[in-house]
Amino acid sequence: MFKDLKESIYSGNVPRAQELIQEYALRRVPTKRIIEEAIIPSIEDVGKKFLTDDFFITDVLLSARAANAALRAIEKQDRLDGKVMIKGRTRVVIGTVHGDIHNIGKTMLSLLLEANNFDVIDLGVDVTGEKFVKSIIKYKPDFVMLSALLMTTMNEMRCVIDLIRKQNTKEFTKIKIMVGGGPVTSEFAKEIGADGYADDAYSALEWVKENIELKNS
Ligand code: B12
Repeated sequence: MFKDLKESIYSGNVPRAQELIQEYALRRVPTKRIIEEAIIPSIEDVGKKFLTDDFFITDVLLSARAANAALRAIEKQDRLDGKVMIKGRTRVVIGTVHGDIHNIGKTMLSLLLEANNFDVIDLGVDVTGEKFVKSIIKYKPDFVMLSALLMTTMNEMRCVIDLIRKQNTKEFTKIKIMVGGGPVTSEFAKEIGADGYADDAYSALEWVKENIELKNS
């Protein structure tokens, strides 16, 4: 049923992608289905087309822009419908680490957390360790989430975690840090001292919920 949306992502057609999200909202198509059955598979296909030389990097960029536009339109629509409660009790700071500009998976996770009443501060992409630390001081989050899609930027997660753990004040010691993104594994997460890891946004949400329950019990 999502043929049109997939086409709009492949061709990088931002207005069409946004229009389709509005149409789905009118038909009450669940957000989860749009993301899981259209947006993620389209971006995966784009990745395959890039590997087989059917897509150039500019095509990938245009598709990523349309996928992001669709995600933003979903966010806007959810807010209009009043589905998103802006201030949740649990606060999350999230960002893609320094050197990495991939944002689709991270944005999906942000939206999913927001849709589940978390208070999310999305720092964007190419976020330095210092910026994470400043944001922790400013927003006092319960969870910090780091995303990386490149083998080369995975190690930046280790640096960010070391920097956070080096701060000795109370707001830093109680924080739980979760990592994720394409090349990240649970072994790597343990090795760099992260508290949690998940390989998709829905498992990440489950992990956060479990860890809030543990904290409150
Ligand atoms: C789109 C894309 C781009 C776009 C990004 C646009 C954007 N706004 O995001 C552009 C064109 C800019 C790009 C650039 C590059 N890319 Co690129 N890109 C991709 C592509 C095709 C899709 C990534 C994506 O969005 N996937 C969909 C999302 C939904 O998946 P995801 O990010 O993995 O997120 C899910 C989970 O991982 C998890 N998750 C994500 N973050 C987090 C965080 C936490 C805390 C948790 C718990 C979970 C979690 O939840 C998400 C949802 O379930 C992949 C190939 C692929 N099939 O993955 C290559 C890929 C990631 N890119 C790659 C490369 C090499 C590059 C470049 C270096 C290319 C170049 N030579 O310039 C540059 C790097 C630029 C930079 N400095 O970051 C490689 C990485 C190889 C590696 N492992 O190191 C890949 C794998 C392609 C390949 N097979 O070679 N890329």
